[in-house]
Amino acid sequence: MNVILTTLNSQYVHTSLAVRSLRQAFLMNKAETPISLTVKEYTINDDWQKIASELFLLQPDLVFFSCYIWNMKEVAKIGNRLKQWLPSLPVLLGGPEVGYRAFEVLAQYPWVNGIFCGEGEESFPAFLRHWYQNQTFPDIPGLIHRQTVQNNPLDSTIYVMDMETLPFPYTSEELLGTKHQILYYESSRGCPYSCQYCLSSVHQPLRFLRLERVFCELDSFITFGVQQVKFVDRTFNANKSRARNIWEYLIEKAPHTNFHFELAADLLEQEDIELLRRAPKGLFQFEIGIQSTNPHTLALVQRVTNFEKISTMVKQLRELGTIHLHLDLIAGLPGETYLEFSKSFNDVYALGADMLQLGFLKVLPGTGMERQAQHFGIVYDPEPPYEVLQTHQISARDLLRLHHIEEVFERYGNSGRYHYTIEGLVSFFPQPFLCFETLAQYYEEHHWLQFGGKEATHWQHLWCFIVDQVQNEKKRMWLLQRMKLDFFLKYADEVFPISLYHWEVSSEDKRRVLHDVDARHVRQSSVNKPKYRAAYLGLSTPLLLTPFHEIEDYTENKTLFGFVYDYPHSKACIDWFEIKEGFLNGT
Ligand code: B12
Ligand code: SF4
Repeated sequence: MNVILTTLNSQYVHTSLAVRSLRQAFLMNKAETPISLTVKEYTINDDWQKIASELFLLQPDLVFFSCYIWNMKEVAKIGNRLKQWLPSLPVLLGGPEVGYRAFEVLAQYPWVNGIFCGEGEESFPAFLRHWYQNQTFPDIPGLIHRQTVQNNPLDSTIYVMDMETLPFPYTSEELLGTKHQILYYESSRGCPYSCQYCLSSVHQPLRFLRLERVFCELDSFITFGVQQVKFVDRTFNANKSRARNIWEYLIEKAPHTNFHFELAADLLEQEDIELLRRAPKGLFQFEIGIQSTNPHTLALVQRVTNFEKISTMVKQLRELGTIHLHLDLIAGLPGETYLEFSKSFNDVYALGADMLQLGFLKVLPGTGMERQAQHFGIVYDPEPPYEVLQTHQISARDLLRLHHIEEVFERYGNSGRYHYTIEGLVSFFPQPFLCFETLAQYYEEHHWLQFGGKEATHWQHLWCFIVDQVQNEKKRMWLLQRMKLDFFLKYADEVFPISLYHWEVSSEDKRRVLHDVDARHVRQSSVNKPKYRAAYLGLSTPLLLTPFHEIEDYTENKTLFGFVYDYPHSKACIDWFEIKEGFLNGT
């Protein structure tokens, strides 16, 4: 019997934990059945017709799709095509996009034979065993199918498991072969909170894997040198001491793998900061959902957080300088006006994380938000991803404005490529939000938002904005200097794409800076604790910052860039200068 289990990931870099976990659960419970299970993973960027053809050519007896908000449109086309080619082929679906609205899905898609609601590691193998013996649909917990009348309300059908019965989802080949993709891992399921827009608040009791087992499974990722593992635990530090144990274990191991956690910063304690202080740079990455700082909105969506505590803890994490911090905001939540959202943005921006993700409310089927949408005046797209279009508090025009802000913020803020320029630019505005709002407005007026565009064009557009906005020549040139720094840090051997500039520092100034920096370095290094040191970057050696006194291959025949940065913290670049070709001999 030829069975296919398939899904489409949102991008190539992502992998599906669900299909792996279901596969391993099946292999553990396969018994003596000669069922051959093939797992096929695609991305939503693949051509759906090619996927359908490939699945058809595998001559399946049964096909199962794992369905999410990002792939449902494609699954619908592929499933329908398969059924046109093979009318008697049973096609079944599972996953969060279908499990919470199973009856609707059955009504919407006549080609679907059945839907698994909730967790599938028990129901999937049980279904296959039964099907193999009887060729009929079994009555098993979590399955809704056309042949049986289901009187049960959906909530009692959604199947929840004991964590300990779950298999480890990965094979050794996978751990070896997916070095450049993200692997997902679960050490707990469920969430104790009840944010109304989130599916994890629906019927998901909190359960944990035994710590000894978690350690052993983490060892597998480490031994195989996996690059990045993302914990999909809903609130990783919901159990504080358990979270600490896992962090401690990983810190002791100090592996080369990077681990990502979604956590509640207001649950962190001083003890966590002290522990995390020992984590080497690059070991951890934290995603912290803030969503809004407006207490009224937070109360409406039943999200329990304490922004003051979050601020304190995030600032402390940032000071560690070793953990990549990613903060989330959601626009279009009930009760939040455009102005109030701008305050949330400013509050969160001030925390200075590495990334601030500006997302938009999705009214997910099965959530409390779906039930209350009308009450809050939320108009949303009825198709996935069910995004908010307007609410009682925020107009469609303002939400569109926020989309444009998000676009320019992704490019100029989150990319990190314009760090020093944006830092400088923001300082000329009363609030960061105003800076990005003005930039987005400028983009809108120039019809630049449609441009995917070349990188060089983005630099030119930003410079046009600066020229228009910053009237003071000195300030403008100061920003240009920062732009150059950003550019050469990123593209050390490319030509700076702005031809307009005419700023020059006098040779005298350069000599002075160079002399100062050198002298300071020599002086401070004598006590073996330099605070600042100069480094240089040859145009042909990108990001290879060599301490000034170690430069051996200095040649006056090429232009060099010198950087003064905070050392030994080596984080902030506090000054920089350019040494033009032939500078030292005065030409
Ligand atoms: C990883 C992840 C992503 C990744 C994508 C991963 C990928 N493969 O491409 C990224 C970060 C890109 C992402 C993005 C988004 N995500 Co997301 N994401 C997740 C996350 C954290 C983990 C999913 C996972 O692997 N879980 C572990 C597995 C084991 O559980 P599971 O997926 O539920 O699968 C079990 C059951 O559902 C069932 N099952 C699943 N498939 C099948 C199939 C069969 C045949 C059977 C029998 C059973 C079955 O059995 C499985 C094992 O028990 C979940 C939250 C969570 N912790 O689950 C959200 C989640 C899936 N995401 C969600 C959302 C809303 C989004 C975004 C829209 C958020 C946003 N930005 O606004 C975007 C959309 C991206 C896009 N391009 O459109 C929602 C999904 C809602 C939905 N209806 O699908 C979730 C559930 C979060 C939430 N709590 O609300 N996401
Ligand atoms: S948003 Fe986070 S904290 Fe809230 S219910 Fe979902 S997973 Fe839990």
